[in-house]
Amino acid sequence: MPISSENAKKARVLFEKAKRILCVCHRNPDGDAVGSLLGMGMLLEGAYPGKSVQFHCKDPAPDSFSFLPGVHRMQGAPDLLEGDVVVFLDCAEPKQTDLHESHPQLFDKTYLTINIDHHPTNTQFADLNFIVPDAASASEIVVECADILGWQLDSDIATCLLTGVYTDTGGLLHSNTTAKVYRTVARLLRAGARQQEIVQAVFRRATVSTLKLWGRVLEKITVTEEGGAISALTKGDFRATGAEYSALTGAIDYVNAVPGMRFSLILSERDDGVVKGSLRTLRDDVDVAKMAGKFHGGGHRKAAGFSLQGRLQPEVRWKVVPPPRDAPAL
Ligand SMILES: [Mn+2]
Repeated sequence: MPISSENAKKARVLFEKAKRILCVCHRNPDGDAVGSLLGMGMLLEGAYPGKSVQFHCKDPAPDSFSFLPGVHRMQGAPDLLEGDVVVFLDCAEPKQTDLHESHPQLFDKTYLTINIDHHPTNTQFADLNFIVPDAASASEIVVECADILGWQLDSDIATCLLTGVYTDTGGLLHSNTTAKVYRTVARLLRAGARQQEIVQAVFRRATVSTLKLWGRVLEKITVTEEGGAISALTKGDFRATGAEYSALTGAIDYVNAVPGMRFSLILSERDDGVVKGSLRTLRDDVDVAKMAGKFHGGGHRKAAGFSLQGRLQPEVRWKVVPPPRDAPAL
């Protein structure tokens, strides 16, 4: 359901009733997960002074987001008490929090829950579901929510939320960059978002190990007969470059730049015997969410992903071609 004023009222009642509030985003957080989590958490603190707000993510935020106010508050196991209200951000389904096994009570109606997300595959697992598939980011929905409820945006909050808007639109370059996105950006800049701080920390900064990893991604691109530009990274590539998995973020846009392709794919081996796939397309007639679905993944039409158990094995195909007809005889 989108955010009608009726649903916003329900959310207000829920927050007023809450003893404490826990905000949770998906594991391996990206800019939108971190930005919407911190932005929402700080908005709630402003709107309900005196109520304790916890910020939780299973994994720490990548280094590039360490400039965000409040980012150090994201660690630690969730501590739950009766009467707490839980807000999920940018999570399409419970397992993305990686709390579904350790804290099943978050998903069995023990607590009142709100789900703020923009993934069309969202399973609506909360009591109140603010799912807006047309929104480019969860952060965009948080801004809408704040404005409907009359919550105050300050410069720190706006900086967190603008980070989410920027990262989920690839710096306002992806096809999900709607007029609404630009209005949201204007709204956040007016509220004091520190735009240059975000640009420099997130888009104009890459460590040597990240650049070396990207070098491997680019070097290993192959083009398939089905029109896919594909690259693959083994554990050895991560080891040799010293790069973290999160360093891969953004590399797919270069693979996706090969002209005439139907889709692009980066496969990467992870520590836990998992191979992750990241899919993109620039075409309207290709749905990479559907492709990812075949491997139990999901996402958006133009950007999706999946995880499989296993490891990567290179496949080399050789064929013998006859010499050109006018070649001189040996
Ligand atoms: Mn998102």
